Amino acid sequence: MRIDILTLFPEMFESPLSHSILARAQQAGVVDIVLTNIRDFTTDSYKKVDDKPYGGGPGMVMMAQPVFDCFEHVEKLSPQKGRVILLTPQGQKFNQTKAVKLSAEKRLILISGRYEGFDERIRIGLGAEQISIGDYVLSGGELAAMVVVDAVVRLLGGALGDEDSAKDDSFSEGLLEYPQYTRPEVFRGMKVPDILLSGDHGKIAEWRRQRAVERTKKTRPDLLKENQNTLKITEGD
Ligand code: 6GU
Repeated sequence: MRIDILTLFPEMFESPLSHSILARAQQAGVVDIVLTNIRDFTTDSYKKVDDKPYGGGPGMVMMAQPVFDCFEHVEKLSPQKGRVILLTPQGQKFNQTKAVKLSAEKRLILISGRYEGFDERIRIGLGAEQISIGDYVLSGGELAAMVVVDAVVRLLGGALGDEDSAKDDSFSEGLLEYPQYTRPEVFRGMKVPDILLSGDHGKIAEWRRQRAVERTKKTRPDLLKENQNTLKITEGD
């Protein structure tokens, strides 16, 4: 997969992209992530990328011209057509289902905005979909773009060390993950549940599912409602 990121702050991406799974996936050639600075496509000597909103109001709006010129430059860097995504709090909420869908694409072109938002003609002209990562306001789309990149890239074949671990993730089945334990068996008086030491894989799987359902009921009942049809949760679960 190729991911292009258009941003005013490419340096913000350096650390997350150079550690752990994201670094390994790039080294292994699973993903090619290319950062392009929108400010390099300004045409005036002040390198202006934002301006006051028509109609008045607070804040500044990202201008169409630098974003369009940057996009047209980036688009030509690869023959593959990309799915174009604007990171904005006005977008559809990102979730695991969306991450799985995006992970099937050959190319993503992510555009991070700062300021109060994008000139609407950017969304219209570039045929972009809009994604938000949740119901809170960030000072820019950069962190949101990193969240999307991380969630998508770890799903790509060969990105994770242990091929199985993405299938068991929280949300992948509509449930939060069951409680996990590792050595030692007793830590500060707290013991690992006996069943996990029993070696009975059937009982362990059943226990894990029960704990996952219990946890989800308690902290994220909204997930259970969303997934009622696919989960086949029975009374007593
Ligand atoms: Cl994508 N951008 C900003 N600025 N704030 C957000 C967001 C995006 N998603 C949630 N909050």
